[in-house]
Amino acid sequence: MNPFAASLLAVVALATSAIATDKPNIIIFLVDDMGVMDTSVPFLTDDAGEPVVYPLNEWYRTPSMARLAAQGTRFSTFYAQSVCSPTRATVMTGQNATRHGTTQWIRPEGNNRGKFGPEAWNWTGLKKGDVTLPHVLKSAGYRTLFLGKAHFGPLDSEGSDPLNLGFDVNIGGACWGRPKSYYASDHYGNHPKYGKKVTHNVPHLEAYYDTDTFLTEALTLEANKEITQSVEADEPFFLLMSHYALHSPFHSDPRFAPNYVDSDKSKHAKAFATLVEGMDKSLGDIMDHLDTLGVAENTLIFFWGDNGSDAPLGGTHTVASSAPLLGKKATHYEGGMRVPFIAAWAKPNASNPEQQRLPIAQGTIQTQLGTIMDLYPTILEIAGATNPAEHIYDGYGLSKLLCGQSDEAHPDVFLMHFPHDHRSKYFTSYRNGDWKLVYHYYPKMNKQSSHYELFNLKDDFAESQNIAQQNPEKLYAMVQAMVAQLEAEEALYPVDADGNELRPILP
Ligand SMILES: [Ca+2]
Repeated sequence: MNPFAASLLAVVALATSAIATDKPNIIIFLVDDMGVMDTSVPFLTDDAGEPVVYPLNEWYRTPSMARLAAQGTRFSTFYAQSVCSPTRATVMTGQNATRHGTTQWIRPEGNNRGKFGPEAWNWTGLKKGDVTLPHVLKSAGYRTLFLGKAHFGPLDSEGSDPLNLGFDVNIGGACWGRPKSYYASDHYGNHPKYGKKVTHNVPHLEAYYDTDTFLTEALTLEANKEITQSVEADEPFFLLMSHYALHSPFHSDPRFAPNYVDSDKSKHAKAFATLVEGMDKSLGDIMDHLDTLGVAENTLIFFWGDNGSDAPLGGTHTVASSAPLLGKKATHYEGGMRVPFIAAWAKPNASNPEQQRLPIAQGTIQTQLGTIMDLYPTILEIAGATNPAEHIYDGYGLSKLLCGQSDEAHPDVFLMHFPHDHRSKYFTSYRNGDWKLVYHYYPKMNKQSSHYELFNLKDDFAESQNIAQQNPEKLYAMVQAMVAQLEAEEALYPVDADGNELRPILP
């Protein structure tokens, strides 16, 4: 090698190592179907911003989440979409569901529009070439790792494979929104006993077949291997640790079942609690592994759930699964869209230069609201990555809120648009400050139908009193603001039996 080339190589090596040390590792720990109450960590607060422990917090066991929460900041009010695919596309793009157009969960086998859903909704999900968080981070020098449930596109689509969407590694991700089985004895849904037309089979985990390794554990072991590989290669990594847990089927995790035998709750409720505890162990195992490898101080963890709780604990539109909140996954109430969110360094150290750039407050609760759209700009900023100029996103950076401050530039607004039929049908919910509007679209009106529900969440967080009639001016202003945001985000609307768009009507 000539001397010039050698010195050039040395410069490149120096530059590469400088980049590596400037970039923190980033983990999104995304738990499927985990609502804000599915944990022993209290997220809801009283009027003074102090955490309140409710009975569900006493039922679940999540010590690793408590450890993470003690090291960082959690939000009392963090919003996701009410079902899987809309949130997952938002994680990847930073766009609200109205804008990316995947407003309903993707049915792998075909269009899940429903009878009156918009024709043009994006049922095929993400595509090759879309601007995604892993693509952008990869451009900024990250190794990008995907583990677990993907559900970014239907069967045989480009989006069904995370490798087409900017990830260097995919273990476990496919078009399926749930596993057929959490058990290694069932080969996680790949066992020959299921026949030829197998669905919901989790790929890539052959090494664990016929062991006693629960799906959550297998994914954790694989994640830790990939983390090791990145650290050994001295590459910063972005890991989307996307657990299939806590989604149904509610298969009991035998490691934790003894903790719940004495309860009089249902078999499914107990199994759900074991899924929660297995997920929590995964978080702790990954934190421990980062510490063992000596990279915990340089690793940022964002923990959150992808939609409201699906805990099998009672009626869908009652105060049960998410008590004291009303409703659960796929409803228009708070229980459908409030999720746990914690941000923390995996090992806090005030003298670490990367942590000095984002000194996340420890053991605190942020009561200003945040949304899943906010992760995209927040992560880009800390990673030193640049959003492509043509890409519109809808979130606002969370840095000030994570550091324990209030942020007047961050709007107290969340728009969730669901022009489809699920547990709740054809609605838009719009949170603005203390107020929440729910607008209902009716393909067929009847005498009892009302378009409007209005709640003041400060006075009534359980949404027990619809006060639309008593507050006509506030109702009008809220509908007007909701319509403006729907239009700005190019929303598609449900249709009536003749195919006419059902746009919101001002009161
Ligand atoms: Ca989900």
